[in-house]
Amino acid sequence: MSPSQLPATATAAREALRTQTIELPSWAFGNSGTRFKVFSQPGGPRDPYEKIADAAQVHRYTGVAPRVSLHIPWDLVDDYGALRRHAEDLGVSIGTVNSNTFQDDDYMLGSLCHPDPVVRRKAVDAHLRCLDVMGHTGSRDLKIWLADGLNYPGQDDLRARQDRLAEGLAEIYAALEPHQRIVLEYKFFEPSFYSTDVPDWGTSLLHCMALGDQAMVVLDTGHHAPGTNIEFIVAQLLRVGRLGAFDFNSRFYADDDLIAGAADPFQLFRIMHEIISADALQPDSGVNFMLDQCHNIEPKIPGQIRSVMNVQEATAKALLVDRSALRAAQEAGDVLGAHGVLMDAYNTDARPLLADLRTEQGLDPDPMRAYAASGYAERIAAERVGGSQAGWGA
Ligand code: AOS
Ligand code: MN
Repeated sequence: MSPSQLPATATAAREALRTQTIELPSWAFGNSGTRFKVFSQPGGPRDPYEKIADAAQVHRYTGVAPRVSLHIPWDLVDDYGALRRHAEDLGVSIGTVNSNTFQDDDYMLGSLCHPDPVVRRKAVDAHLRCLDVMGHTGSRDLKIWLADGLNYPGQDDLRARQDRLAEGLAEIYAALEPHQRIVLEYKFFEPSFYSTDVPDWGTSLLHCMALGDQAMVVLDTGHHAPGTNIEFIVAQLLRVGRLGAFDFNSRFYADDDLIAGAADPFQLFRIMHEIISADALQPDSGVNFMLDQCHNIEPKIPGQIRSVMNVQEATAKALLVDRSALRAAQEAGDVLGAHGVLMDAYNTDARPLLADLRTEQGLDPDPMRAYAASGYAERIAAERVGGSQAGWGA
């Protein structure tokens, strides 16, 4: 990027960054771990109200995280109107509702794909209950991730499971309000190891296309085989208007759910470059930028703040790509020139730009420092005594 182009690009980048939003997962604030150990942390939230209060802190210091996703039944409450008002009082809103059909004994062999119609009925009903919650919270998206799959060849009929899935999804889809969507997440393995019933973007897309325009694909960055070119999938789904949401996180090996941008910030930049190229950053683009993470050993609120900042930083760098220079180099077949344009943007330090933007918005330029200085962590550790902390299953 030549110095003369920098100011204009930076101004446009700042404008675009002002409109970016990132949705936080309620479960990031509760205790989590591996199958070896779940560590608890002082001040951990004990119910969905406290999870939302913690999420509101992330928004307070970053200014770009105004929504929280719920997971049902982890976030069951008696009165969703009250939960919604609680969120709004704290300056945030309730976003996507995630269905959970993976923690009941009945679901050992699957949920929507289960061979027994009684279990399939129960799974469809669980989704209809999520739609009911969404009616109270004002949520647009029902996110469906299924733990359904097989551990052994021959365990069940692969094709029949797809038919059952299509049938269950169709019943859920038919219950959507016109403004609501199903966003269908894929994952290539885990908890099943031989096959999963929605293993890849192609399977998710086929089901979404069969359902209709209110069904979109969710791309969780941790749900691919190592080495997968994720930005290609992003470009492809954007091309057909079916990228509904991201679940951002980092992975080194499996579905690690680590802080977005920690393992491979360049990949996050490449993803955001495709987003910017398709003009899909704006909240009305239909793409919801969510985090799906767990903070097993690091403090959770700062872990979320860091994640949000990493997504912002990757976005800022992608916005700094000199697109006319890139196009010119691409059209001229200038391989190194085109690659160089992209790398120039990636290698730009976007932190001063983001710090300026925060100052302009009345925020502290350093959200991590501002949160640490606020005393919130000490306060919740002192105040949240008694009860049991939320974690997987609560
Ligand atoms: C599971 O692997 C998926 O990423 C889902 O998005 C899931 O609902 C979420 O991670 C909470 O467990
Ligand atoms: Mn996910």
